[in-house]
Amino acid sequence: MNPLVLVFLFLAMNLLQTDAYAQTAAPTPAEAQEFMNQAEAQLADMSVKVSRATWVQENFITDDTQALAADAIDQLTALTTQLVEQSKRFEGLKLPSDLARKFKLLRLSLNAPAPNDPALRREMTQIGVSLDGDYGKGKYCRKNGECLDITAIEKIMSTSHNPDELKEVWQGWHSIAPPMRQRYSRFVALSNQGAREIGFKDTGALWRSNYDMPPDEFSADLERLWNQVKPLYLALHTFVRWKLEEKYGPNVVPPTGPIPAHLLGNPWAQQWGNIYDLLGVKEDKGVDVTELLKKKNLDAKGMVKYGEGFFTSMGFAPLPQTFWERSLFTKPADREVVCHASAWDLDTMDDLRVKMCIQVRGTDFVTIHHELGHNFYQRAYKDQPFLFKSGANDGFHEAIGDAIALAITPEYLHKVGLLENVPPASNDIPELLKQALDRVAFLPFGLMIDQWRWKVFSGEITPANYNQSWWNLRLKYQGVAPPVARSEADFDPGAKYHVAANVPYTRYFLAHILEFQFYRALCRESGYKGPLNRCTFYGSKEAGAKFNKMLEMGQSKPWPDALEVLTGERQTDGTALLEYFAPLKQWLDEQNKGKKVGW
Ligand code: X8Z
Ligand code: ZN
Repeated sequence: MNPLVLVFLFLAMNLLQTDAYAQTAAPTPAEAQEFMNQAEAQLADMSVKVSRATWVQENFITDDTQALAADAIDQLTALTTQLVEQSKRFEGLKLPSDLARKFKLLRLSLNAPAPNDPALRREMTQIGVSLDGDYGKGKYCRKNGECLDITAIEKIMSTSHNPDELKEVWQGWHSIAPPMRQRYSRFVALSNQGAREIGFKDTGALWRSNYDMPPDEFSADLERLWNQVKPLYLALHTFVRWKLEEKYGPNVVPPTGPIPAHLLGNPWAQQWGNIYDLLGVKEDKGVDVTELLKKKNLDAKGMVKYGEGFFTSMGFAPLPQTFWERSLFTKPADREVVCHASAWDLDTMDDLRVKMCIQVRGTDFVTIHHELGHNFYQRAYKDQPFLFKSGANDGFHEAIGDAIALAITPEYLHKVGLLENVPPASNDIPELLKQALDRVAFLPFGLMIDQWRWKVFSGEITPANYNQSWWNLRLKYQGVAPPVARSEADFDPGAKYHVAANVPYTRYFLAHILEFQFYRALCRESGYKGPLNRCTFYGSKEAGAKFNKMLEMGQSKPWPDALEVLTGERQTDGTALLEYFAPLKQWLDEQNKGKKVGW
């Protein structure tokens, strides 16, 4: 016999044997472990490539960088899809809990699951990248030819008190989104197909499955949390509507209706801190952080140094030198970038960076602490295996820096030399009101975005009523209304970064509850005893050590375990937030006497 034929026969028999073996032999836990080891190694490698490609794309938006980023995302999506498919072989096998958790997380790891068909997958990733790029490049050009990007729009909306100008700019920003509409609906259809192929009802159901409890239980939990904090939101809404009516008149602000969305100091009416000065609250001597930063002549980097200083005071190691060399701190003049702030961990180890177009103002000071919270979390869990390198849940990741930012009290500002005199306790109400305008006003916004998206993914909301249903939810949860008539020619959801970029949003609602739980626990750990709103744990190594215990766990255990390590509690719970704002709630209720609550 021809030796070549012999070789062929031998190979064929061998193949037949392995094939038969694969079909009949039950897989063992050892094989599952081996599979997972390889999967994690491949995913780690590929995800670093995606990080590098998207870092460049978001720092330098061009057709080429978009194509390169889409390529990388496409490969990671393909790899993940393939691994999920292969992992089905181990379904039903009794595995050690860590390993079983990794299989579960693998299946949940894509925010945008894609169809197995390479052409469809590619179409989806390209749409995804193009929407992100469109948002980053978004501009509104005024009649005089001046073009405003989101940084300029935010600046006007936070400082102008001219309702006509606010309306013009609000409308202008929302005009960036209609071109996204068709691509968005195609993206939804393709991602849903991908979700179904890996066993979920739709992409929204996949997102809701990421919380260590059945997805329906998670939805119910959100409802419980919202009901806990809703009376406080309503009190704030009532007060703000009344003061805005005094400022702009009842023709602009209906005394018993929803607040027009262009008057709240922010393009999305999501945080209202910028209109504090319109509320006519008397202060003994208020703290204006923007003013303090300017007085110190701080630049963007200088502000970030203060943020780092808070973490190091608690015992965390300083950020690596490369953080300062590779981050983007200010908006470059000569190229298109995604200015929406983000924190990065390029090599999943030490290559930490932020990307932000920092302006010297109080809200950016808070955002800096928010972003650094991501970076310090990333570094704390860097020694976990790849699939555990993440927040206990995504709400935890968003809440770390916010909990630190809550501790930017007047006393803290004084300690670090930014503020000369700490105001007396009589100033607590104005300070609490400032905090509430950002953190309480945000709650219904944080909730409604995914209430909309979950329904979009499930098909309950269709492209024919994208915009109307968006405003129905804005009205229901936030009590705000558009300043001009809207129609289905508009696509107002697309004017919000996280919709255009397909980033789940419920995480921020959770974070706005969790951050107070973290804050309360850190205050206790530092030995603080007074009223919650005056606590800072700056310099407390005890608080830092306890915080780190939770952070270094990453996503290795169900989130209630992580929460328990820091707080002793196993439930997300609004009582810490309510305790913090209790003096303000009492004050608002007195002010609001006789006023209609709600809309
Ligand atoms: O997107 C962010 C961060 C980056 S993770 C700046 N935030 C949400 C938003 O801006 O819409 C923080 C608060 C809510
Ligand atoms: Zn964040």
